[in-house]
Amino acid sequence: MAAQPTRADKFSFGLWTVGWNAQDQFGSASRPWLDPVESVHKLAELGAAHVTFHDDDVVPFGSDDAERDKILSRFKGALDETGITVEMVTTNTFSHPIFKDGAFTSNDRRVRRYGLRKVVRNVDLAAELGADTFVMWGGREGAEYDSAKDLNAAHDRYAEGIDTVAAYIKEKGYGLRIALEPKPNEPRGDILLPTIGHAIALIDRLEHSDIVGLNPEVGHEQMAGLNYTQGIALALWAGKLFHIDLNGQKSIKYDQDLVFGHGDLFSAFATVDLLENGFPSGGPTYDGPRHFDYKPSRTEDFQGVWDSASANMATYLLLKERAQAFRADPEVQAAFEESGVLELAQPTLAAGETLADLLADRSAYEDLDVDAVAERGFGFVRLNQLALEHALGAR
Ligand code: GLT
Ligand code: MN
Ligand code: MN
Repeated sequence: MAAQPTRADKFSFGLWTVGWNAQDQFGSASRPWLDPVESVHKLAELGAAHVTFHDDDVVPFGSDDAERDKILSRFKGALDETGITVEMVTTNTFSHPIFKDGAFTSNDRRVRRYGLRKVVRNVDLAAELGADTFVMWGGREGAEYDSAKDLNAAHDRYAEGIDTVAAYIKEKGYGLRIALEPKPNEPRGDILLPTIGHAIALIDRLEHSDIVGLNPEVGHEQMAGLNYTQGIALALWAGKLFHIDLNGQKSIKYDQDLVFGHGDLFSAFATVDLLENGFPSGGPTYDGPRHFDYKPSRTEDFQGVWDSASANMATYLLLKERAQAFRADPEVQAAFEESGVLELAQPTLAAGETLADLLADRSAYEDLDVDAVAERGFGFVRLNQLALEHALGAR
């Protein structure tokens, strides 16, 4: 049995996750609309600390100002009653048909201007609610056909949109940071900024890159056949891991949004190990919310919805316990040592040593017995088996 989640675990859920009515490409909704106020109460009861949402998850698209105020004050009431806080807010720039060719990168300038207005309005709400992170998932920023976009201009417009919002955040003095969420495809045939690496390349060229980072989602990287743990490690190394979307995905296929750990479980173990224990030799760590972005399967009734919400947290806590045992095991520490895992933290050149010094060091090259060095076995399989046995609770 997993430990009972507490607020200290910083578990967070998108209201669009438990609130999904399970309408998919092939069938109508299998569950009724779920009142966000009810979700807040229920998630609080289950042990979550935060919620996140799109503007339209709480205030239906097209609501007038009076309606919006009424809905928001009721929603804030639920936050006050439960002590749940809003740590992240995001904008829906993908559901309405106006966004069919994207928001920041639509070929239609009117759409880009409208999209920017919708996002900026939502930034004000995010700041008002005390959120730290403003996520941008550009699910419609892309194309089905290579001839459909001037891709140079598209990247210019994407950067322009992000920088404009970032400048507004700074001008207002809001304590918000923007987190871009990569995804390779779906709903567009190909989405711009398909992976963590692509997003970092764009962020680096922004005027306001200091407040722009990433919100990588497990399944989105795995849809591209990539290693999620390695991806968030790069983001951490670059100082850009602002937020995370945890869920489950089984291999390269449509976005499954399964419960965390219900896809590639062993990879989930490695992710939790990194999030909870950091890199083996230290370095940057992630201290933010453990945010779940999953979908309760269409087969589930409301009992199943809440069971699946709990399952995310339970799985995370189980893996956390296993990962802590893994690191605390002296045999594992010895195996790290033997495998050179800890040696990698040692700079290749000694302190003060120059490349010229290395070139002059005959022991590093001319006199090195390369065949002898090549004989070393790294013992990675044994180390991996130790990890697996800890993950399975066999140690
Ligand atoms: C949408 C998407 C998620 C994003 C959300 C944020 S919306 O549900 O599938 O991955 O995180 O916009
Ligand atoms: Mn997803
Ligand atoms: Mn997501």
